[in-house]
Amino acid sequence: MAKVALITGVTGQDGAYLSEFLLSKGYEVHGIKRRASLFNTDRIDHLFEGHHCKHNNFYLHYGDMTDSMNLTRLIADICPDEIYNLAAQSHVAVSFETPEYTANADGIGTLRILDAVRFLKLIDKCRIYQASTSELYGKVQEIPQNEKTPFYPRSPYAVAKMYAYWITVNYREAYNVFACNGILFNHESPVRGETFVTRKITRAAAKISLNLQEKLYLGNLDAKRDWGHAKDYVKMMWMILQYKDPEDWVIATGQTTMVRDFVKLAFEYCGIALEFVGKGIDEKGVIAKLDFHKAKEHHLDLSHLKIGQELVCVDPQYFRPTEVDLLLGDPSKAEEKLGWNREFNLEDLVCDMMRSDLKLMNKDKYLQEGGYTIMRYYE
Ligand code: NAP
Ligand code: G4F
Repeated sequence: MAKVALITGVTGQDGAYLSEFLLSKGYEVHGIKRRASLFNTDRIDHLFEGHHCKHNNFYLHYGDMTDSMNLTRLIADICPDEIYNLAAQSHVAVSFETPEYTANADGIGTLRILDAVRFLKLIDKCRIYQASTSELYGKVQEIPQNEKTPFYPRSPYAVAKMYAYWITVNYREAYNVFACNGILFNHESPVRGETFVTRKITRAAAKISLNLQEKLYLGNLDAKRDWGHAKDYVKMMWMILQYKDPEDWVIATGQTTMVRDFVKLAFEYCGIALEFVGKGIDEKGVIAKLDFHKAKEHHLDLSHLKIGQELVCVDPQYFRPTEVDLLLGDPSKAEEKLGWNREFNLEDLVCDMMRSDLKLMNKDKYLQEGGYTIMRYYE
């Protein structure tokens, strides 16, 4: 009998990679998606063969983390062996704008899942993965951060996730639910949401190289993040639920990088060497060197760019009321007990994202040259 998994947040970055991974392991996968006024299944389109395909092992259900009745009914119907609770309003900056909704979906939403499993008497059958986050460390109390590092959340998102973390621990201790927190550090990919900083950068580097955009506006260039590849991280979600005991785990690379340096790596891929001049809100990323050979490798013509041209500027609208300056994870526990090792390092991640965004933006350029309107998607 195939194991049955239920994934909340199936249309998101991690939901898509995890679905692909679990299907490859022979699971029957059920995903909860929100109703949207446009299709929102781009990331899982290649997995879903439609309701009429008999060999389909992938099922989608409408649902929402703010609707207890819906979640309880779905869990009762699906009766999953494993639940991966990935759904969340996951944007830190947006959580300052929508704090109550973020608390409801990210915090109380987790309680709804845990309590549905208890109420339906599925505790002995069902294991639960909770998508916890390195944002819990916020104003970090030690460097690097491990499972024992005290939390100091710095945003409504992180505070909501802190409730979710502790309610997961509480249901484990109070009711013996096999419920685990994966404290995952930032993980990115070609299907990362376009408003997270890495994807914003790789999309802009591709568009600027193709003469589809003039400048990239960013916020805090000094922030440091421990960036890994989402493909590596979803495998760990599964490993966490296969471990003999329910525990909490830090999943990270153990390397931290400044936003500014990620920008340099992305542009370098296209043959554009940037140097940063000035300070604070007057800091600019300007072209120091153009490598036409490298550009040619990626079929890029950089003749529209000039040495000294400003490509990156700071816009204070992207600053956050309270910032997380530095995240650096210590994944020793996962390395020792779960055998955590990674396929992608930072350079591989940047290459994977740049390759994909250049392909995407080349398509846009082709459409534009053919006289079609292309979306600009500014935020
Ligand atoms: P993501 O791309 O933003 O995906 C979030 C998913 O949640 C989407 O499918 C979204 O649906 C869904 N969702 C949002 N609100 C919902 C609601 N009220 N009801 C039902 N579904 C809802 O996030 P991700 O990067 O894949 O991250 C997955 C999880 O891991 C999140 O919980 C995130 O907070 C956490 N996390 C992420 C990272 C990271 O670096 N990526 C690190 C640590 C923890 P739509 O597609 O309709 O918007
Ligand atoms: O890419 P970000 O928006 O990710 P952030 O805030 O670290 O959160 C992500 O990782 C968390 C894990 O640690 C997840 F829990 C969470 O769900 C999400 O996936 O911002 C990264 C850094 C920040 O310091 C931000 O201030 O980049 C800085 N930044 C600078 N300019 C920017 C920008 N961030 C965004 N989104 N946009 C900018 O223009």
